Amino acid sequence: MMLPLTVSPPIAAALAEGRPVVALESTLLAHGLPWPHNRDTLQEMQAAVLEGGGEPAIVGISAGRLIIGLDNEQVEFFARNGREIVKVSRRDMAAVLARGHHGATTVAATMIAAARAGIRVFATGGIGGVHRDHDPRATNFDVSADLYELARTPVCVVSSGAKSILDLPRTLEMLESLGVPVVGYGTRSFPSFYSHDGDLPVRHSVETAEDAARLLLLQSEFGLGGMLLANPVPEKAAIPSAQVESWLKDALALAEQQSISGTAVTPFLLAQLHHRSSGRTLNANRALLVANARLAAEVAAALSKLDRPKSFPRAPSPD
Ligand code: PSU
Ligand code: MN
Repeated sequence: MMLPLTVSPPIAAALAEGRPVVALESTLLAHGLPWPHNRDTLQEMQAAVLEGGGEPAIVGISAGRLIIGLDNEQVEFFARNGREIVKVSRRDMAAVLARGHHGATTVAATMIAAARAGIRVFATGGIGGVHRDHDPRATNFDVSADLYELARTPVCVVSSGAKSILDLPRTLEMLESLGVPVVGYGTRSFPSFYSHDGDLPVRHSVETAEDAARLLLLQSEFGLGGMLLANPVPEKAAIPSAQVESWLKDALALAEQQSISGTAVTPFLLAQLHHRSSGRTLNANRALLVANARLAAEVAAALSKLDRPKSFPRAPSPD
């Protein structure tokens, strides 16, 4: 069977020549940011990857084909028509492809596509995680498939941790249970997206892109699955977490009052934060996305310079 999979010519060429490639997700484009910030931010991320010597590959499903490297026209279409584009995680991929629909790939689905094409580094803003119990009357059991994907698929996701609208301590516990390395970039605490003053410790940290690439190479050579490289938001755009928390408290109360539930919760809360912060959360979001794209390009470049180990060191022979 011919798979409905297209790797765009510039990405195919870069991969064949062993040049660095960075995957970017389309859920961000279709559902994560408001128009026209979504299109503009993705363009800035692409520029940041190119400046870092990498090739940016936006992943999405267009009319039933999995595309690695959406073109500008497709990017504009995704950015303008979010409402008509299904959010696609691992469970949705085959169904959306089979029906010939469009689909915006989440972190999980983008990782699957990247690994399939041989792309090992992926930049985004925040991963999905364990949701907070925002409705005390309901037993909210909402854990993102992103966490399970990180455990099984050998791709390095560069993100600024996860949004503080999630339950971050539980998200970290799940990542630990799943065996996912969470590696702080120049930090020993887990970045909480908009803020710089997170107080959840991470066990491992690196100071350079080269060190991150060495870790990633060992992770994949030993078949240990993916990893999360957690890059704090640039200091200039950071918002104190107490401030974010106070906006969020009001937004959560309003969500409960209006019986917002399921997949509508995240977009509702993000729009509320944007409104309540007079745009500061959006500004922080854009700044961290571009910084993550830049770091991902550096890691991909460092990775392409490292030799694959030809064989693993052998134990000395008994004689
Ligand atoms: N976090 C954000 N904005 C987003 C997402 C996460 O701050 O748009 C998107 C990502 O694509 C992520 C997905 O993979 O939401 C997680 O969705 P779910 O919790 O339904 O798995
Ligand atoms: Mn969910």
